[in-house]
Amino acid sequence: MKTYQFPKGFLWGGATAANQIEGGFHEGNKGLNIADVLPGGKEERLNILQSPGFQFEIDREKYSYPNHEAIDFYHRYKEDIALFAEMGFKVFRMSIAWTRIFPNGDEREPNEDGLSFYDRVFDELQKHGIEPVVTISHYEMPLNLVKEYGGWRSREVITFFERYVNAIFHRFKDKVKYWMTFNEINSGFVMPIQGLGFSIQKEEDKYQPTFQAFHHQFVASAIAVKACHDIIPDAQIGCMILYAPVYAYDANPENVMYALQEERFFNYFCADVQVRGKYPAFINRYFKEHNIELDIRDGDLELIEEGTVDYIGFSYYMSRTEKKDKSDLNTAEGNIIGGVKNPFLKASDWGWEIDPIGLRISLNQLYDRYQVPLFVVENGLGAYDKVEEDGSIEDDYRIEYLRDHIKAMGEAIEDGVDLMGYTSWGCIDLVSASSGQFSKRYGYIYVDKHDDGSGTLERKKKKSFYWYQEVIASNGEKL
Ligand code: BGP
Repeated sequence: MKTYQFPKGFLWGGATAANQIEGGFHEGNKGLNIADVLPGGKEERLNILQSPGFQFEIDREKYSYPNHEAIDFYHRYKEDIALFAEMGFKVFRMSIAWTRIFPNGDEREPNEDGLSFYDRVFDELQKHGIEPVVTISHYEMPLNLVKEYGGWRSREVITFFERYVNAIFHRFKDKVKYWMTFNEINSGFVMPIQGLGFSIQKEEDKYQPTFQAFHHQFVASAIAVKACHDIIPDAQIGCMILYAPVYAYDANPENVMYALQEERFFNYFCADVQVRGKYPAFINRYFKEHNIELDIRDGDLELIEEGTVDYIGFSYYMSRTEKKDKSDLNTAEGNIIGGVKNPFLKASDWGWEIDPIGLRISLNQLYDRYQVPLFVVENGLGAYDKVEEDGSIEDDYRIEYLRDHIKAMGEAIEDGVDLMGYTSWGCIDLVSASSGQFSKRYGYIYVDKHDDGSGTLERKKKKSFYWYQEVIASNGEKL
């Protein structure tokens, strides 16, 4: 029996990122960013994301580049926003491409073409009564900062980021009231190219530069939070983490301890710094034991303490199951964050284990630990869709996935969790971040675009479009 109720004013909507929808990669004086040099194709992209030594070059002989055109939101945003409005979206999560505002990242003055593009998008959203939720940096670091400065390893990048956030806060202060700093900041551990803007050269050298880069992002995040509060006092700014609760494979205390360590390291480290304003004790121990010495300058720690976020935005797709000695078990396939197969769970076509109860667990764990409002800013099922002869798309599997996860959120609200809203991922089909595919579809809106680059880009409403419309209209009552 259902006992929960979604609060009045719950922020229902959908989520995207600039590099995965916009296209127009050379238009409006935009500079190249990391996503522009990542190839299409599951094997091709995953190989690059997970093996050291990537050179950040475009090689058209060898690869295709789906992010260059993506789904052409750059030219079709009016049509797309009208469809979001038809579904009843209260909010739309999107990101600003840093390279539209500062094409090389290190200029002194912002690029007016880029600013005015987002002005038009925000105005269009406002026209339809949809509030933007904006990620400031979503796997879109300017390529010039990657190549010339070494990405977030460089302290100088903090200054460039500060310039960028000041430019967008001043320009959009009347139009955007929900912000987030770095998308899935903790993903830097597993995908440093997208998260931290550099490619690890040798596996053994991984940790020192990774933690140094994180430190620079924490300082940059604190600067952004303070600037946001000064410039837009009625705005809220959150962090954004990738959250996948870690289960112990069995009750062996060795495995329980191992799972706890993984949980703290991956799920909590960044949020501890951004929400609580200081480095947690477990990480200080890790630094000591692994001879990691960070370059922390005077004032950094004070800044981090002053610049704590207002809420936690997080993505939830799956849980993760861990065992200290994994040699006798299969690893969870397709799941970039690791772990072993959980015998109780089914997986998506891409091997991501489906676990709605895990979302209720995550919400409770996060709220127990931090006691700040939470916002599920990504969740969804990447699946193959089939267009029937009559043009319909019967994505019941997606509806089932979303329904179960929304129910889990309802239960968590009843448990006492302060949940602001839900923006399911890829509300319109887009380019996959980890596999560079169009065929990994998340949308309520189908886009006629395929892995081989063909397609008319025509938009079609899937069955889930009408279902989500009712969910929103009934504030989560009709599932
Ligand atoms: C998150 C990213 C998104 C997104 C999503 C789905 O990690 O923040 O950018 O794409 O996951 O992942 P994928 O696109 O790899 O299916």
